[in-house]
Amino acid sequence: MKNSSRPDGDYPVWDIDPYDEDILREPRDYFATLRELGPVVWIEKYGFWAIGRYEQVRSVFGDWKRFCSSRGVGVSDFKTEKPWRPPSIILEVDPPDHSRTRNALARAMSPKSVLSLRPIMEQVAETLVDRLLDTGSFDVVPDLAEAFPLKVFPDAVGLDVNNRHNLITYGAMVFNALGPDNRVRQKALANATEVVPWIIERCKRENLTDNGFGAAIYRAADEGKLTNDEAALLVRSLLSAGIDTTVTGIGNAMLSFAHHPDQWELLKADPSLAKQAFEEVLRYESPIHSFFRTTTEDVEIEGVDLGEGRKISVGLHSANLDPRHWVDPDTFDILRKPTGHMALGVGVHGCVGQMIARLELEVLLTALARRVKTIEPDGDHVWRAGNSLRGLDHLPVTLRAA
Ligand code: OVM
Repeated sequence: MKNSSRPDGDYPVWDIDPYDEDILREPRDYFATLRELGPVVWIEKYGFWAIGRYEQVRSVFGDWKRFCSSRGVGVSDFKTEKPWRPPSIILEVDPPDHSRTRNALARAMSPKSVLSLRPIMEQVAETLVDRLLDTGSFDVVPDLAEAFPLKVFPDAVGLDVNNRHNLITYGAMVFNALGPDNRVRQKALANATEVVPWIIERCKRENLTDNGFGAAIYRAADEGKLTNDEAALLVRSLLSAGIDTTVTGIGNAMLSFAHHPDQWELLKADPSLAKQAFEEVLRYESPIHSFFRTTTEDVEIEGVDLGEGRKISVGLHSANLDPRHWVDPDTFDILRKPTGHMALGVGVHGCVGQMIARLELEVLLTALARRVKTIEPDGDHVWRAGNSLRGLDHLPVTLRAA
């Protein structure tokens, strides 16, 4: 790794591996110490900066000029290292190039087209929850967290496919590739030869239905706003970011409620709280623990000179747990209304699919709240070590019908 020698100055230097698999599985203590050490900390093992306090996380994400995405949003610097795939033309790019692709994708996923998905999502959610109540005991991760997005999201994009689990595998590749060259990354990328060609095929116009988000993206190409190659890459972005994130969000929501039955009682008593309850899940068990930015000039944070071309690990989950910003951050409280949480990012790169993600979770939590009396853990849950995502491998539960 180039440019990883320590810059001059007075700042905390921390000899820790944030990608230790135990820390990836449960990063709360790591993040608490990171926030305590200072507003910006040098991680010696990898030669990058790390920030974990709300204020700095928010301001770095709000300043794309000085903290860019075009050199990659992971550990690797695209300026000096070759990316594992052609970079995303929306995630891994800065304005002004970013603005055109972002606008095209935002228009393809307009509020109107997103909201039109509600009836079908409700139907899928109700059928799925009824089936799970018949089963009684099951593993939330495959049977609910994966099952629901794998049904509704590919349909919404316009994918007409059987091997839907490949989408989970590809998401794991994309998100784990953002980490260092550790075992987690290597295991995920070992699936590339099989899954990448399949994904590329799915992104072609002729393999998409004519009524989904995919077709809407290709219509922007027909209007001259994108090339056909760009349209294919934006469909790839939907398939990269649209599944594992919501899978993780559902799993983390179920874990939160399984461990906080008082909060489940509140939601059951008033299922219209589902929307704000999911915001609290996003804050309390954020699906993405961190993304990187790269400094484009000599920048300073709280008196520390970071230097140009330096990687910064931005702790999104950490910001959401920062006691400098939140009252009782370690309390899961669905009545809190955690406006300004960082789970979906902020600024020009703020999650473009957030309306769909929120709709999926609102619909699913509403269906559960109307039907499920209790969510009981049925054995130990298992966290998955992820280089960017914080999600579960297993969450065995027993549901009882209301
Ligand atoms: C993309 C992409 C990939 C991963 C995450 C993401 C959270 C976007 O390929 O554009 O946003």
